[in-house]
Amino acid sequence: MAKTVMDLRRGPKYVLPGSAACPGCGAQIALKWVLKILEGRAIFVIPACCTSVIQGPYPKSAFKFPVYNMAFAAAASTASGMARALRAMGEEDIHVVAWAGDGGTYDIGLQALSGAAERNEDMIYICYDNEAYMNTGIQRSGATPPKAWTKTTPTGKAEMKKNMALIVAAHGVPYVATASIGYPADFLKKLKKAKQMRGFRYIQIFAPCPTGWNFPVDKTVEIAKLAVDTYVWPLFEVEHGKLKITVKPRRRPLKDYVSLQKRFRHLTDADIEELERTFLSRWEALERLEAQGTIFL
Ligand SMILES: Cc1ncc(C[n+]2csc(CCOP(=O)(O)OP(=O)(O)O)c2C)c(N)n1
Ligand SMILES: [Mg+2]
Repeated sequence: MAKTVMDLRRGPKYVLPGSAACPGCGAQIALKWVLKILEGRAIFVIPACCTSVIQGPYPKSAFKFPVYNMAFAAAASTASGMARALRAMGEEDIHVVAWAGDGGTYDIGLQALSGAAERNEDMIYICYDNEAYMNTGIQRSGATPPKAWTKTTPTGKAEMKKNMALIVAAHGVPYVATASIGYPADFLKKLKKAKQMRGFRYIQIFAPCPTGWNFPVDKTVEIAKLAVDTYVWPLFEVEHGKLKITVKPRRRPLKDYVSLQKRFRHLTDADIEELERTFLSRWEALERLEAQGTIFL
């Protein structure tokens, strides 16, 4: 099993070259790592999203692992049934992974996700968050940040981004974590921890999208790093109800992050300041939760 970030380059490939992903796709980078850490011993349930397109059609699929494609709303309920069937057959060490986009998690799959979390189903639910419905051409979702352009928010989204990781944590599940492909060591640690646990585990990974956010394709990882360092995407975990911030941001101005992406190009300096205050107040709320010790139990 990969012990360090460099190890990830070695060993078998589960996501083969020549997939249908856009160049610079953050979701595909995250997916490759997840498969490496799980050593391919996983069955993926994938609802309608970019990943089901990246996969490509059988028999020329780029994915060398079992995938069960499912209706948009049903990833967590399908994975629940699959996990129970495997355990009933005595298969204890095959992971069931629900792998869904933000639309399939924050919005349309939330009911199934909530049910599976409440029943503590034995699965790893991974949401790759590219902050919009990308596969259907960039429509806003509950994960789209305030002020961001999408095709359905042409002057910028007016509402907040849902605090999804905390919504899942409020179910009292064994493990919840946020992660970023810009902080691979932190991501690996969290994946390995989730791998060793049983019950409902939720990981929400920040997946920059060059196509939807409109930035150069070689900037994906840099943007993922900047999101953490500008307080846009806090890295934390909630283990058995105890919240811990796992990476301290390097305190970069929000301007460094938004100026790289054309989805924010209409923002004035005052808009950026307002947005910065919003992200900082969310960060401070997290710090308070960390200081409080056990939360939600
Ligand atoms: C019930 C239903 N409504 C709408 C669609 C159309 N649809 C397919 S993929 C998709 C977008 C998925 O967005 P997200 O979950 O964020 O994944 P991404 O495409 O961004 O990877 C939509 C709206 C569908 N397949 N089923
Ligand atoms: Mg999406």
